[in-house]
Amino acid sequence: MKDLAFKLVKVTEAAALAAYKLVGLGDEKKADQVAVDAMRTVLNSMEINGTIVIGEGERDKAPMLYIEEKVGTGNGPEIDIAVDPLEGTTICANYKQGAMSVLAVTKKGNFLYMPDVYMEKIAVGKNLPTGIVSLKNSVEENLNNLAKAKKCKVNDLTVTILKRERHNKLIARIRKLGAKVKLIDDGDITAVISLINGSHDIYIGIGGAPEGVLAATALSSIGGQMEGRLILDTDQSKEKATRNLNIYDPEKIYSVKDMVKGESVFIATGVTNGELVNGVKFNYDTCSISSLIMLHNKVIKLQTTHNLC
Ligand code: VTB
Repeated sequence: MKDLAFKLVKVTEAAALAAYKLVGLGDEKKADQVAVDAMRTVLNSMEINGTIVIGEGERDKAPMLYIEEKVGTGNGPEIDIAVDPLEGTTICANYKQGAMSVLAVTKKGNFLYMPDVYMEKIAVGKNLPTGIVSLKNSVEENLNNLAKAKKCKVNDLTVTILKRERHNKLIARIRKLGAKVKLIDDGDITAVISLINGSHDIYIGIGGAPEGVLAATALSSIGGQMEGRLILDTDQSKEKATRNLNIYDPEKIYSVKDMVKGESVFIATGVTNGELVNGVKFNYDTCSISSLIMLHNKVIKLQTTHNLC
């Protein structure tokens, strides 16, 4: 897996570089499209027998590396691939912080097939008792339990949430408890992973299900807990869930282990500067690209510099 991980970095690098060229131009769809195209081209040049099991874009009607698309030359390891060629399309279009290209890989059959619908998520960092927070509990119970486990007060907790109207009631309840609410515009993969460095205490809220599996893959390597429950509130989302998951149980709560089994690799390459990775940087005659790889309890940071002359 480690050798493969280093080879796969060129996939997210290509996507990040392609998207970077459209940073700040206000065209989310085009930025996503070029990232998808670049990712597909490099994946298809590799000696892998890959299947895309988690693609992105259907929900936004964006161009996607679609679920069940075969990638690679067909000679090489049989792997399942989850992608988010441009995580933070709006961030990229508006030249804000935290746009990145993301890819995760496991052996065939180890990812939970996830439809492109919304997912309710809850995540905390490592070294906490298993099940300390859960989607089964109220937000009040979760924050009280977490504060007890961290030997602090609820007022000391920072809760990260996507700034969306759908979260207004939840935000009001959290503020009533006295916890600090950190609102993010986009990018809940970063929000979940950054729990590990202690910059906040808990991530809660509804985001994309594909992003949920990608974040779970990172946690499966580096620790931390996460639960996800699909939001199947429309005929279209129910249809997608039955088609892709074969099980129709809207109440099912997925743990990290349900979402990804066995050994996995998570790779992110920065498009713009962010909490996890720096963005693409052009100097006079060089271009540097920053990535991180997460596997086997390790976080490997890489920077590649390409000569432009
Ligand atoms: C989140 C966030 C992504 O989608 O999953 C969010 O992590 C949820 O969807 O960066 P809405 O924007 O539709 O609320 C993204 O913002 C990517 O679209």
